[in-house]
Amino acid sequence: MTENKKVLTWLEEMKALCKPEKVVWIDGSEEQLEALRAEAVATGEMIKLNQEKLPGCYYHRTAENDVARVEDRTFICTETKEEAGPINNWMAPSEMYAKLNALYDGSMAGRTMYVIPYSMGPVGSPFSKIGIELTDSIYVVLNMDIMTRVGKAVIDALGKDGDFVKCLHAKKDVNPDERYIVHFPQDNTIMSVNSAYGGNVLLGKKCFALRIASYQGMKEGWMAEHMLILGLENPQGEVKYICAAFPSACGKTNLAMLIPPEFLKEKGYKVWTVGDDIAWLRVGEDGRLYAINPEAGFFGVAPGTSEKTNFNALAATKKNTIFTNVAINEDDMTVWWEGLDKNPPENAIEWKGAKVNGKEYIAEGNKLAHPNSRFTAPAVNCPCISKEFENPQGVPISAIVFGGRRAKTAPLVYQARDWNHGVFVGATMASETTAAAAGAVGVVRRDPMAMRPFVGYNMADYFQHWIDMGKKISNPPQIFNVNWFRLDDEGHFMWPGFGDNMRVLNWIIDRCDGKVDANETAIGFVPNKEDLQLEGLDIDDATLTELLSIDKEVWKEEVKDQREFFAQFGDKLPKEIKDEVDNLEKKLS
Ligand code: OXD
Ligand code: MN
Repeated sequence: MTENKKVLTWLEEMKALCKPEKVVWIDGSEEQLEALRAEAVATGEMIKLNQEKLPGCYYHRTAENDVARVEDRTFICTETKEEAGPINNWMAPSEMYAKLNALYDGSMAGRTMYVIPYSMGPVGSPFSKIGIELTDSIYVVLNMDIMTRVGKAVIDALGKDGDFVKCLHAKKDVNPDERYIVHFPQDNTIMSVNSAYGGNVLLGKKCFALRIASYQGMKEGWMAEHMLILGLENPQGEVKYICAAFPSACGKTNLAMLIPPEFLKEKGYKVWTVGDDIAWLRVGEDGRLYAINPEAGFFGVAPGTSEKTNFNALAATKKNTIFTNVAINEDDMTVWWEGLDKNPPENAIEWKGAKVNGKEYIAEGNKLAHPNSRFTAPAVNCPCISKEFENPQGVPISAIVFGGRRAKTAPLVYQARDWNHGVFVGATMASETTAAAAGAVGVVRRDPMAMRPFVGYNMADYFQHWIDMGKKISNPPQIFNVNWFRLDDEGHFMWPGFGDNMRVLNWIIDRCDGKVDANETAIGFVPNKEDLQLEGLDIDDATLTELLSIDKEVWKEEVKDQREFFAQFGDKLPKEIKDEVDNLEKKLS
């Protein structure tokens, strides 16, 4: 397949280590993929779903102990601990390589090693980067084919001496005690063992496109971010692009595929999806920031996805999709999950594989689908996919939006005063735990830029990189913070969310265009009520006032918590960030 000596040498080494029975290069042809699907069905690794109702769709079930990303088993192995920083798990590379080599030794005996050449970003785009994943799992091959650009064209783009990220995955016996998801940013290497769950094994996604890429971006002067990218089209047909970062499970995919409320739709407003999870950003010749989505598919959480909550995501799953750990309706071999509709199948197979009466099973307090069950759907299936999705130059970004789940602190929306203040707003991002997760409710978890689990180096250096990037962007995007999750005193959400979030996005674009004034507060610019499009919205004036209000006492507590969080970075915390905390405290007093 290739004459690239770096690829061939590494492949020989990995073959000698894992000792597979055979090695198969993935060329990306439909013929080869179809043969692999048939093989996976024959061995029981995948189940073929109803091909009339769900053409090209398959089902996969992971081990019960292997259903989510494992942050406590995820490592950043830089030469020094300081380079990895206080937030990442770290081990010295030599020690970790020794540990891993013992685990991989002979791990593919009697099995096939698949060689997947893949591109993050359109093949040949100046934004794009190439990886090669070696895996012994057909499920991984088929998911990578949806999530990235795979095959011969990538090898051609790599050429005789191009560089690539080395990715090794061995499923082994999915032993959680010996599960490791390890990154060596200084060696462009990722090693994953003893898992078969998406986020741990589709190494192009979180491992490469965020952890390794964030390190590459810091070295090379660009940014890899945990952000959706959407295009907002106004009635004149102009499209403005927004990137937005939210912690996991705050509705990124829903916002990326938002359907505007009726009155805005009638006027001609539309939303186009460029990406739902990851953005790679570079400064363009015109001094603006440009973004691509390095992925080619959506690896979305299934539960809660319905025609009402996300029509476009659901539509994207109707063909050529792989479902993982959802429930099966045995009557017609289709899929079901909590929140899809109100009709759980009677003849159901729950996610662990037991045949149950779905209605009774749920009534007994069980879940048919795992809460983190997923669909892997090609982006091209999405009815609102942007026509710029494949643009190798990316799209120009007008606004960056940060957000989290805050019951009382953050108003519905506010705008940062300038780039460095915006970096501070991102760096102080946080979300409060909900009743849905284990542990105490209302605990604040600091999640800077939604990158806490995904920065491949010291987070203090990451903040510095953001500050440094600001100096290179002569025409920077405006930075905002949103909070869709503010609660009233009875614990009810004050803002309807979903499609109505478009009203906030329109204000954001109006601010970028200098069309509306705002109210300057201690934390930034908050909307004047009359500048929000509220037509058709059932919200009273008092609620709106509350949604846009800032409680100084609550914010003084917030500053204390911010300082506590920043303290762990010691002297490494950029002066600009420290100045912003001091400034906020002064403005609040
Ligand atoms: C994801 C996550 O799966 O952020 O996208 O956890
Ligand atoms: Mn994510």
